[in-house]
Amino acid sequence: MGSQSGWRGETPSPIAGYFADPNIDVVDGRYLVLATTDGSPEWGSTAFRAFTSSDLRTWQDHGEVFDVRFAAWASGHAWAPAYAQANGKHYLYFTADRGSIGVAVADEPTGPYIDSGRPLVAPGDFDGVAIDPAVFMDTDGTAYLYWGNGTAHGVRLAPDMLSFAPADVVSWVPENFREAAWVHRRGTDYFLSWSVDDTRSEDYQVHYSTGAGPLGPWHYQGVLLRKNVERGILATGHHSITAVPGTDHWVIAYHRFALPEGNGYHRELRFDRLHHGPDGLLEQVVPSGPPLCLPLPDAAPAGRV
Ligand code: FUB
Repeated sequence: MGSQSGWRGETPSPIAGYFADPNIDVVDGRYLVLATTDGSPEWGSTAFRAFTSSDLRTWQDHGEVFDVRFAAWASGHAWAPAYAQANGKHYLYFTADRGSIGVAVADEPTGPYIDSGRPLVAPGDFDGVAIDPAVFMDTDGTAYLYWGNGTAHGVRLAPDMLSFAPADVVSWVPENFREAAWVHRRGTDYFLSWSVDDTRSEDYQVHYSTGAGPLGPWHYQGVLLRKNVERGILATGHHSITAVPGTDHWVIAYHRFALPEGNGYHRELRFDRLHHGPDGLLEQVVPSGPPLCLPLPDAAPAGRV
């Protein structure tokens, strides 16, 4: 592994180990994070892990919640899990085989998840590479799926959460877009954020746009999150964003090169505050300082979600 000569005692990740591509949500009174298991060459892991917390500081590891080899059509490279809740079920959208997207279903947010039986997006269905799904649930209960590397795609999911109309897919290329599109909403404002550069580069970073709807049109606003060389924090990207329910407190989850000697295959998770400024735009995130502690108001007892 490479060394990070700038490391100056930055505090460790609250989730020990190599993980990446965190998807954060608040589910049944707990923070829920689904993540890629990292630490193998070329991101060769086959399974996703789930973690829950009531405060972002102390986490319960629920182990592997889905292995893509359980899907008859997939064989490995389990990347970038995304989560949604609907129809009394829990849905895990995932990348497999470096360029397909599938969806698995569970009765509990921490699984076990069962594959739906076929890829939701197969190689060649749309421009670019079919990786990095994300789901945005609008306030009216309509779910949108986003994905893509090189080209971003967005579409309204059908009520079954397992399909969409291909003719409805909107495709575009945000500024310097690489991958990991994410949409959140505050009031009537929509925000699209995405990762720029390569996850193996110390300059991997997050940019964002604002929009009037879940599928745009989008107006580029600039950098949201980038490395902090002073603290030795590098390659900050593939993020997700959630609010503490009933508040205007926002959290951004992302990965970075693990400290002190990580790289693009040895990444770790981190959480920071996300602030919407008085003008409604996002303030650039400053990574990272002391570990973030943001208790949920009505956290469920430890051990259950
Ligand atoms: O974790 C594997 C890949 O690395 C993801 O699909 C990309 O977004 C990048 O984080």
